[in-house]
Amino acid sequence: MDPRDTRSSYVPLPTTADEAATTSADSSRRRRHLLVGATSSLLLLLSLLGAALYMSPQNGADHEPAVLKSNEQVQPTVLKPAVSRGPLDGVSEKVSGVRGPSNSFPWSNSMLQWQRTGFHFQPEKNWMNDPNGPVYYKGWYHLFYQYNPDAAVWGNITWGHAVSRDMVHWYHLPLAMVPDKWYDINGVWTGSATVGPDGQVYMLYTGSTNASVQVQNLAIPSDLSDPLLLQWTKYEGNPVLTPPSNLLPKDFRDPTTAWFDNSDSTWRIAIGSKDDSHAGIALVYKTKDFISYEQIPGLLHKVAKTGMWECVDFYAVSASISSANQAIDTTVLATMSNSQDDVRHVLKASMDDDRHDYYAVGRYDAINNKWKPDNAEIDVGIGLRYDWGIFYASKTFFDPVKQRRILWGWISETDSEKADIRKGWASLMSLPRTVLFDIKTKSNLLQWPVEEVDQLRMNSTTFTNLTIDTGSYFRLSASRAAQLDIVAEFEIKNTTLEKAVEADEEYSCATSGGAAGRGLFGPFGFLVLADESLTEQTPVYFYVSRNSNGSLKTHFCHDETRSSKATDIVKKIVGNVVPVLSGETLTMRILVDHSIVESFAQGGRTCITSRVYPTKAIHNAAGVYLFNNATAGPITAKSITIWEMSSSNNRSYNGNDGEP
Ligand code: DQQ
Repeated sequence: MDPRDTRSSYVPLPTTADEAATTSADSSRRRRHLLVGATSSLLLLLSLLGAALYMSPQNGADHEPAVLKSNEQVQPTVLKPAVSRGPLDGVSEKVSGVRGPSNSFPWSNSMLQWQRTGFHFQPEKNWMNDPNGPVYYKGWYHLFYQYNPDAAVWGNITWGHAVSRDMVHWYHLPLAMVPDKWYDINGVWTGSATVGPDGQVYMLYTGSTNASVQVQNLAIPSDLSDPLLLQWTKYEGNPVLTPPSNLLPKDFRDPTTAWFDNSDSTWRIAIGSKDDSHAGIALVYKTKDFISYEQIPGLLHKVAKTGMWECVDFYAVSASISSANQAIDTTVLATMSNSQDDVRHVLKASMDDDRHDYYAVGRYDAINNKWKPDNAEIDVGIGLRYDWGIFYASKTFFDPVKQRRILWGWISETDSEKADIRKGWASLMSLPRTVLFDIKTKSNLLQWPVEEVDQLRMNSTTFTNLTIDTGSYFRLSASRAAQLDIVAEFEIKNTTLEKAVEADEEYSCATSGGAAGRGLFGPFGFLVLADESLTEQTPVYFYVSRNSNGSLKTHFCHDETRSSKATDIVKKIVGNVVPVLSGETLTMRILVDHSIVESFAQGGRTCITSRVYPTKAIHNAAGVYLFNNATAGPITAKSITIWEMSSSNNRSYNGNDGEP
């Protein structure tokens, strides 16, 4: 293919799906050869790239949908009535963004099948929500999760279970716990694992009782010699904790992993709630045996007006070493003294009010049972988020093998419940991410897909020093682009920056015109999952704005508004500011996996996850484009590498004990 055919003069990106169709048709008519910046070596490079990316990979992105098979007529899943699924039952609705039959798009089987991912964790079928009790045990990474075994909607919540040697390739195991006791009959809700020094595994989880009261229960493995931890025994004296009288009985849930306090040799756990003034709060309990608990007076922390704190997480990070193995084993060292300047504690809460995960970095005073943010202006719930897209109810664990802290988040659907029922599944897990404190900015965390994900990288193509002229876009690939890992480094030359001095400080991803809105220094980046006419596209981009004092501010965004022609899905423009330090170039990594796009800017300082449901930009019609809508001048892509990603081919449990 002649790369000149893949490069077009700029046509403003349309603002609605309908307009998109018209504009792109016009655009193809008006298409002409490239106007700016092409050099013969660039053309040669693009031809080679074209050839490389259009070739079928040897071992292919061999995605096999587990629920829907080609040519198979999709039948609606037979649903058991989903009971207890609303605020009246103590939790917000756990359904996808759109409900009801109105505006429903005529999804074909092929479109729905394509949405199933190749290398993100998801159950074989049905509904999943929060990650629960992640733990490493006798050679296996265990992931439990909130699961409805009966349907693709929330309800009848049990614990699903899967194990992996590398957190990439998974074996699906039988259910770990089901709601079968009075104290969890309305749901075996979220919980966390703690491994004691003697090797005992304590699983503390929330049960929704027969009266829908939220209590905390204990379960332990029935056979500690089983590395798969297949059977769990609920403690006969459950519940081990009931809501304190000053809290509402439906606002007391999701115990953390325990940490050990040397001062009185007790284990401590935190539990989220809200008070009667709608402040989000975290309570701390201590225990010696995981059976009897005592509430420690006062609160670990409280933030006004943030509402119910779900899925609180609390862990220590090193503030002096920036390497993957810097993590601190919370169970042993969480109470490291604050006089040690190289320790910080992260407090995270999932805000039931807005369904986002917020964290803050601060210091923990174990003696006084208080945690304080380093910067009160970005306290929990009002400042930093793990992810500026869709990412909720996350949980970290300490990996003793590689001495790292790993984060899992629940990525729900933003399509209609009706479509989920037809698909037969709903929700994904994020890729497992290592979490580090950013010792350069000293203000945020760094999240990055675990290094094991890299083993899925197959064919790669690299570009260096590409100039993307103002108002241009060009295609990097047009096929096999549904499973990709893209790493890119961009630079705005000083000559361009100096050309324009106007301030542009009001910019924010969410309120801007998205990828179509043009500014001096952005947006520029990639269009992923884009079809040839660009009627469907998901732009992942930087936008650099200038403050009135002349300093620059970089924003990292996803524009979902043109991701699909379908109308029965939620589409937003999402993202946030990303810190860029003096001398740094702009870097991003994007993982595309069918209906999920997970992106990381500046090494993971700012992360965004989107669910997208294209109707045209699927299968071989999905492509990747580079674009630059900045008006001040060209952008240089110093380097871009695109890998096609293999699938993880997760397997069912074969019934053998020992090896699955
Ligand atoms: N999901 C669980 C609760 C938790 C919520 C119920 C967060 O324990 O608070 O499925 O998504």
